[in-house]
Amino acid sequence: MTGRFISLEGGEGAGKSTQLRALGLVLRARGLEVVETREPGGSEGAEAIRTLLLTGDADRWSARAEALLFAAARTDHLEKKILPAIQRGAWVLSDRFLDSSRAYQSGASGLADADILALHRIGSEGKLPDRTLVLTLPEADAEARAHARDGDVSDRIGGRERAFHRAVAQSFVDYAAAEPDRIRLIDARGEPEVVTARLLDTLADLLP
Ligand code: T5A
Repeated sequence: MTGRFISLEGGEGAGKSTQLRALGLVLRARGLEVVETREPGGSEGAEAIRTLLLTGDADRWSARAEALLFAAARTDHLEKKILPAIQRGAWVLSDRFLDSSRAYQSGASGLADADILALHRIGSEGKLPDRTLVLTLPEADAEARAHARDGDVSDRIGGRERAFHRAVAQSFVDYAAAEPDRIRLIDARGEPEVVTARLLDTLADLLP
């Protein structure tokens, strides 16, 4: 079995967690070992950093401090969970990974993309997913889904203004254009089953 590493990306409420679970079910039914995980988090140390990052006042961390914390969490997540699973032949499905740091801490927060990539090289030897699936959804639909689930409650980063989230969405589109083999945009409109089928189509060349 060849282990694979797939990340799901996109803005808040696009349906990443829903699709990650659905994809996991389909892949397991095909006899694959699947490890579902998330960022920030996924390992004990990274989950502790997640709490630091997502709770507290809006100005608790600067963009630079945030970028370093996300990178440190990612190092632990990779070392403890992702790499061992890939090495034993599992498919790792991660709800967010490096491209979220690029979109949120660079594209929408003003740090240089090259600096985020440099942190990733130092912390995680530049490890990239085999494929990154970016769920795209019109702003109003994404807000409606997030609101239906959470009401007016949001975390430190999710609660930022519309312009911030627009810049995040545009960044993902730009990264997909620059790296079309790895990063694919997936239309997240429609029933969950329809979206899952689109994701599977986009993984067809990697599936055994
Ligand atoms: N962050 C993260 C950074 O800034 N830098 C980084 O490097 C990283 C890794 C993490 C935050 O941290 C930031 C980004 C984020 O702001 P989080 O709590 O992990 O936050 O949450 P998010 O990743 O933002 O994801 P969400 O939980 O907000 O949304 P999802 O997972 O995209 O959406 P999901 O699946 O929970 O669905 C939302 C709602 O819509 C419904 C679901 O049932 C749910 O109620 N839904 C649908 N409804 C209709 N049709 C469909 N097809 C639907 N699919 C789902």
